[in-house]
Amino acid sequence: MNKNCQFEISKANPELTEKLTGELGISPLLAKLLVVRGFSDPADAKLFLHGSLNDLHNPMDIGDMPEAVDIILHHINNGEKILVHGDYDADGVTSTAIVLKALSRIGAETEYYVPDRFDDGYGFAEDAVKKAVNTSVKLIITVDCGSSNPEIVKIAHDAGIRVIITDHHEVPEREIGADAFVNLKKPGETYPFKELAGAGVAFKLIQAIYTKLNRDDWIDFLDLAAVGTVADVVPLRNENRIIVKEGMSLLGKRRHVGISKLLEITNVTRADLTPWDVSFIIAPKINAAGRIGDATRALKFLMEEDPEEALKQAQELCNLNEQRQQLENVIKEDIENLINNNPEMLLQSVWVLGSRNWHQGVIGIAASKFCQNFKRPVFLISIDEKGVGRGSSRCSDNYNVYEALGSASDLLLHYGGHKLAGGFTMPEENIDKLRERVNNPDLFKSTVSFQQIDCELLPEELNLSTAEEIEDLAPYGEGNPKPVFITRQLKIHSMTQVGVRENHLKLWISTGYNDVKGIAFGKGEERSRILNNDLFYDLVYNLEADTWNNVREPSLKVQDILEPDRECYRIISGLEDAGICSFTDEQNTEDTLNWSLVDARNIINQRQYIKKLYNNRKKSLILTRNHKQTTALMQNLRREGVECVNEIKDNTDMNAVVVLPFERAREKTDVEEVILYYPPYLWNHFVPELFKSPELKRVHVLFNNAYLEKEEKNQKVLCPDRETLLRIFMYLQKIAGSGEVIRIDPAQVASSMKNDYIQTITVQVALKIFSEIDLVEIVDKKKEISLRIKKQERRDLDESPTFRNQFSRKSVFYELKELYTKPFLNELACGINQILQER
Ligand SMILES: [Mn+2]
Repeated sequence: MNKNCQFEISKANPELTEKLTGELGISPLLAKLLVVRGFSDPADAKLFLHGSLNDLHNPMDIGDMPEAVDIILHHINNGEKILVHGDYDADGVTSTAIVLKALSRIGAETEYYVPDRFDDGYGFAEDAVKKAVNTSVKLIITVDCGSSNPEIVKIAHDAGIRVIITDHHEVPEREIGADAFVNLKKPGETYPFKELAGAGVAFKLIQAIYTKLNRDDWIDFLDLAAVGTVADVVPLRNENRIIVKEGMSLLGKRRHVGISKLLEITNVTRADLTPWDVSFIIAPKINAAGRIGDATRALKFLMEEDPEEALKQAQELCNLNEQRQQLENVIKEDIENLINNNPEMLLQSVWVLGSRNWHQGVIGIAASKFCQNFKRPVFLISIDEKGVGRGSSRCSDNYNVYEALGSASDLLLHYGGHKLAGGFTMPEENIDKLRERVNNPDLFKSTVSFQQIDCELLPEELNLSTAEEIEDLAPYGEGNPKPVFITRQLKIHSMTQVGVRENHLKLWISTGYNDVKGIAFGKGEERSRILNNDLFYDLVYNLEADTWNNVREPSLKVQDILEPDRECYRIISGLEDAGICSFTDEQNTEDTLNWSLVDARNIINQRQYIKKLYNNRKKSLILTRNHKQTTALMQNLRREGVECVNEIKDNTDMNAVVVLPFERAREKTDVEEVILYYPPYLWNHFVPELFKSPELKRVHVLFNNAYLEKEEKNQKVLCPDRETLLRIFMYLQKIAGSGEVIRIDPAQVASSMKNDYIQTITVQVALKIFSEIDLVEIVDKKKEISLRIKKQERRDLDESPTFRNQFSRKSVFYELKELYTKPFLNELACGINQILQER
């Protein structure tokens, strides 16, 4: 990943962060992450962090729930059969299983109907009513569907069957006409949370019925509710989060017979299961049944109580899932061949592809994978022998497939869906026209999507306690992603390729405070380009606490090892010496300056870098903090064979590197290269004669965080803040009493105050400030100073010119520091450019 792009570090409102930190007693980091996730109310944040079953809302508060409960109990009491109508995906099947199991447990006689993806299509199926009639059912309960099928409700009513619809899909305008309609998206619904999955709604129904019966074993169904909730990718917030947290713990205890067997077959032995396990291990197997076979197989599997039978069924689902993968591979290979034979396909901004060889049950999942991998909207169509195409479309948030299908509605027989996903049927002969229609640039939004980084962690924060601190945010999933961090200038002290195909990279990282391990999945091949002996690296990662051999340790799941600035890489890797030409022409700082910036902040050995530049015999100037640093640097450079001077005379060797402190930068302005060895900390360090010189080609930012920290300390020592001044004044007052002349030695005062930021110079500055605002009278000023504390009145520090002056120096430094710590080169370049424009 190139350093210049695609990332954006979230900004958390500091007042909100402080509020959450204080009111919840949590760490500032955790508070910051919550703020970044949109929490502003401490009560909401508390519920998010520590919500438990007691925090579930009252199910009877859902519209029509009391009616639904009464109707169901009435039918059970009358011994009348109830049919549960589900849906064929993982959410629908788990919803069905929850209601069936829970009703049987309280003595209901039940039937079920799971619609077939191919015969029935989506929604409340008419055949279900026929089945109800044939089996003398008097009540149908739908789960995860039914909101848009009033005509089927009517048919049921005509047959003397009552209907309760429970669903979570959008509600169309037409009245549903059911005996009870439980859907949180209903207009006028006042329930506090509206994003339950179908399984969540089914679970609330059971919670309501059981609570009415004074039972509390509704909690037994949390595992299935959690599977449906995760599989349906609803946001894991509020009740969903509680359901999933509790459900994961039940699943971890292997309470569900079938799912335990499934985990056994797939070699998942860990107890702490996460939504990841549901999304990638459990749900695909449940979904496979509905995609290529019969979803009732998944339902039977979820209902099975006999371990041996459950094992067989779990195996069967795994086999179906393998078949599903093979069917997907057919599509994958077909499309890859198409691309190889028609490379111009890669230029099309939207793909519309159809085939008679593609299985209808897997086009949706295939479309979403192609959309992800090829970064464009994808429409895939499976055509049957009669020439009818059934299509599925997916896109990311820079396009709208629902709008696209709408703009082509005259070519389609039927369509539905939302912004990111759609389904449709169409005649085969319209495919080319559809392709033309949806390749319309107007359907694209011009938004560039950045990967959001939650926050920057300093190297010293990269440890086990930070990893544990953020664990309260788990479980992660939809609507609650794992926090992503960036840490700059980390030393990778070794690395090795791991994995069967050596495709992962294991890293041993030293933060300067401790050592941590990291793993970069899929980045094995990057090993050869990482110059870890020459460069520090900026890493983008998730931080986790792992247990290895009973030892808890922090572990970095590295998402990106940011590439160094290419020009810096060229210099340090010797490509410049070899005459490989520069990349700097490509750099697009606004063209007001003719030099380019080289980001060498991550260089480990600064002198070695200078030596490389020196070897190329460029006219260079190194800028340092002061005379002392100049002398020391020159000594060290000479030792390494770099000729350098800090006086410019007529007979000076043209090739010698000139080393000067900032204040003398004006003495040598005709150079090609400026090397910022120390961070400029005042505006006037950016000398216009030098930085606007037409001869200047490159400016190397060579100082790293260590020098920034050093300067920050200098600033604190030289520019004492209000608290430090108060502390010094109180100290003086204590030894002086009032009115008497005392003699003090600033060095002694400093050392007895035992504070890193109070040095001799700090005391001297403080005395100057105090005398300017008339707090003390300096009687005599030698090595020891005689002074008298004056009569007390409230004084304003801002009246002291020295204080104002020092204060503004310090703010300049902090402004510059913010600029210097921007992770990305283009921001740094723009900032420096702007400073020069203003000078
Ligand atoms: Mn659903």
